[in-house]
Amino acid sequence: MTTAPARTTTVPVPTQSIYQTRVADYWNAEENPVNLELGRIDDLYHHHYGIGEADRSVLEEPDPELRKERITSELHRLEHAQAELLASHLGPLTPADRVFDAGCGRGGGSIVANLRHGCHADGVTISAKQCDFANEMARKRGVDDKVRYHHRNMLDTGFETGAYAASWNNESTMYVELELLFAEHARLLRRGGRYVTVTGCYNDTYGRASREVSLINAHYICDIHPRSEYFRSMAKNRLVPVHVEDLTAATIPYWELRKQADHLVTGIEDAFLDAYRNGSFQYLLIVADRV
Ligand code: GPP
Ligand code: MG
Repeated sequence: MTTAPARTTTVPVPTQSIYQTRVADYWNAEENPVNLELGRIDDLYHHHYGIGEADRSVLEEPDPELRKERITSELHRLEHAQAELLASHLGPLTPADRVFDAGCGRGGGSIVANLRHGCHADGVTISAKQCDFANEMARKRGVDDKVRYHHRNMLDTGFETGAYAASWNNESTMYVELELLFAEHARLLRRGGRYVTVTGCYNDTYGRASREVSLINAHYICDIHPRSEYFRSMAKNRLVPVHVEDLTAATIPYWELRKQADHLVTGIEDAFLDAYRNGSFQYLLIVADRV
């Protein structure tokens, strides 16, 4: 009898830059109540912000414990609405289709896409801890046959060319160079596939990055791109925008409520509110077709 050599399907994480290692360190250590307490509500862990009108009556709740709970669940509702908006733009998908979640965090977005479309999802994160957490959530929900998270670099996934009907970045583009990122999305998407991003970008009409934008960069160790860079880099990579929406006004109520959530604040709330209000920063949805 002969034995076949042991084979593994695990693809090693490509060599990381020192910058990427520092970013991974941040996310391996991150345990902000604003992410964990919101996610605990329904095991949908999001790493993005919210949109829509906030129910500010939660702030008037007289019982202190109930007040905290109501604020937490209102913020979660707004974050979930953002995830649903993104998922609604992934196009008509069938349960046989495959989608790619670039910078998946603790995995909420891929679950939302699977719940809505029944599709297969592959999420990638350079944080091993987030990846393990997300896979555990998919197992707990019983969707681990279709939703999988991988400890990989979104610029160099090793996934199959043309295998994806849709892909997205939900607030994760500011960690990478856009030309490299869109080249990988264009490679993975089949012709006619959909790419969606929700992102914070700095406003070219303001000039360069404002003080508040720079504070946000320092807080998350990221590098927010100008709005123009998205369209320039997409055009170079066969991604043709079909829908662009400025969500800045829609996200301000989330930040106003979050600022008043003493049990959840991280200290970055004023930078976002000031940046949005002084016109230096925009919260944008971009939907593009892969041609
Ligand atoms: C939020 O994640 C998003 C980022 C870290 C990327 C930066 C986004 C911009 C729009 C500039 P999170 O939910 O982990 O952040 P927080 O802990 O502040 O809630
Ligand atoms: Mg958060």
